[in-house]
Amino acid sequence: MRERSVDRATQEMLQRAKQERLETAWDRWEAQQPQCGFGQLGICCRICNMGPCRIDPFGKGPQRGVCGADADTIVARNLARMIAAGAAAHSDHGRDVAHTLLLAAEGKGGYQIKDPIKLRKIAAEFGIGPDTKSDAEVAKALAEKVLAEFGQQEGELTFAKRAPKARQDLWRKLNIMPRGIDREIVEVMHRTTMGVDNDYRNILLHGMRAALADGWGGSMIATELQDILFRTPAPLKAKVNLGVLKRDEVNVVVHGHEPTLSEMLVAASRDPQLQQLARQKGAKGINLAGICCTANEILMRHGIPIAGNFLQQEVALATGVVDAMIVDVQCIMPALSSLSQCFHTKLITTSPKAKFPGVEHIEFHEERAYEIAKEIIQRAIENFPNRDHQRVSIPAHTTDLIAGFTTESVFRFLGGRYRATFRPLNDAIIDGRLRGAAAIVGCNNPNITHDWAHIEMTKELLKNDVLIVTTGCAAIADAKCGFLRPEAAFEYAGPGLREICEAVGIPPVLHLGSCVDNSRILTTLIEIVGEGGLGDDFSKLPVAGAAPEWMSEKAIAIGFYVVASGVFTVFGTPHPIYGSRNVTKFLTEEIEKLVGGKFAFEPDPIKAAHLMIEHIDRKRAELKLKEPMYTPVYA
Ligand code: SF4
Ligand code: MSK
Repeated sequence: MRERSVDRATQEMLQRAKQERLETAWDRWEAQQPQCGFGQLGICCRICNMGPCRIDPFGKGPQRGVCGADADTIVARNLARMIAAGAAAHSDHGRDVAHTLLLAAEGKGGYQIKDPIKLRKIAAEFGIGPDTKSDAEVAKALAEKVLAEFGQQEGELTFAKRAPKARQDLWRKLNIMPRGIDREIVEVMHRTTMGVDNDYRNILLHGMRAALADGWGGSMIATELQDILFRTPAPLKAKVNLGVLKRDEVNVVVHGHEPTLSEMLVAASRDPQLQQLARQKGAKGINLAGICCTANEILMRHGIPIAGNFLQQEVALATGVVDAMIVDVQCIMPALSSLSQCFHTKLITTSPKAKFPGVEHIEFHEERAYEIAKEIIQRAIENFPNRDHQRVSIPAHTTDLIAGFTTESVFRFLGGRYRATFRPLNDAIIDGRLRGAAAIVGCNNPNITHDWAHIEMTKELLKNDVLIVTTGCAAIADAKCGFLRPEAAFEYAGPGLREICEAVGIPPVLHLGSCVDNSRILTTLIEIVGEGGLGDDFSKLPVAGAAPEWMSEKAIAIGFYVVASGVFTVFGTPHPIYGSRNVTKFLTEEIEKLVGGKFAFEPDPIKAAHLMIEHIDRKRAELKLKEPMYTPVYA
């Protein structure tokens, strides 16, 4: 099982799955081999009913679809539609949070404003003056203004104006400054329908505009408004991996993305009546744990343990100890439905946008949030007596971690509580103790050994004095490996990074949250540029991004907004673009001249880390910074 995952808990459960003939994503991935080459290269098109069409990659067969579209057009259209889908997912999440803020302002659903300071700060950015009296009034005005940005037809997104002036000017010059969130996504769909935009560069530039509407719109809205509603995270301790599931308690696993439900489930799981009911049913308590980004959300704010990342959703069920898995939206495998039936586990869907045939659906409405959360927990408790204790197998693996870092808390850590500043970070980069910073984000994918690429890339960057920020399932992979403990600096970091982590007391890998919280990476970059000494734009900074095990369209949208913001980004397996030499050249070379960032595709995580290090060193040289204090270490 070693080749499927490097995580021991997952290996153990895969062994069990094999013995009990439980099918997992790895089995289905193998059954799919060889996967469709046309799809991998991005050169099949089924946009209209004259097709489906495909381009012969060897140049012997058709080079154009029935309508005359060539490989460049087909590849660019397909990729732009992936960006639109990813941006839509994050942005719809942001819209739901804005709606929840409105309900909180109206006193409905049991939600409260937990960070009134951030509420006032964000409200000011949206032009809501201090004359507006109560928190509720400010929240209402803010929610309405934010919701209007989804349907805005002209103008510029408010948060996009947070970017450095040079960046904003560039976006305006290239005509990719996002106007309205929904507008840019709809325009991708229009431009890529049959017979509209046939210029691959033009298609992808608009794709960037839609991606920017995600990063600087939908995702940033989700993060900021979640902080207002559920409070801005602060560093806290927690545990990760399947060993957090408990033999003698009711195990409720939440999986998906939106914290509007999971926040209420946290509260309901602590409800004394429900605790009492759990004891009546023979359990010692109620144990809430998470998978994927919902896990990251409630980890960041409550220290709720994480059971696993994307590829552990099935093996979590295979423990036989999960009494209910509660899902909302995104990254939820359809296979959970049949797998849950092999155990007593109740799979419960909650979103009107995400139902499974034959699966119990308890629809979540923010207006009755707490009531519904209690009903869901009660359903899990009532299922506890159905557990077959003979079939329970929990891998005894957990790792300690520290999570809860944000742009604000990095400030506080670096500068001390009374001197909130990024100066020490900038100075460390300027004097070469730190080579630079990198973001490792994204999913898991059975096409690469589970967690392996995240972990190997992390180790390589750390030993080269690169500070790492992480989100999503990458953060969970790094957490399981122990990188999110302050001690990890002694075990893995180069001398410069170790010195800083030791002085400040932080881990060398900082967990910034869920996938929408990649927007925290953007706001951190704003602070670094604003602090001075490292250039006037993101593209000048010695930083890089990576998604070594990506699988979701959301990762493509994230990659595009990061590149369009000026940051070099490496993906593990390539985007489906290799069927067009022009599109590949555009995204991996030419685009850098336009936006300052570009893509690279490198499945070997060590080589990918060195692409990032070389880029960081190039940026250091352009800034005329001192050589890094410690020379790079090659694996
Ligand atoms: Fe074929 Fe053109 Fe229709 Fe695509 S849009 S399916 S290439 S005819
Ligand atoms: S959950 S998008 S598998 S990171 Fe955000 Fe993980 Fe990727 Fe889903």
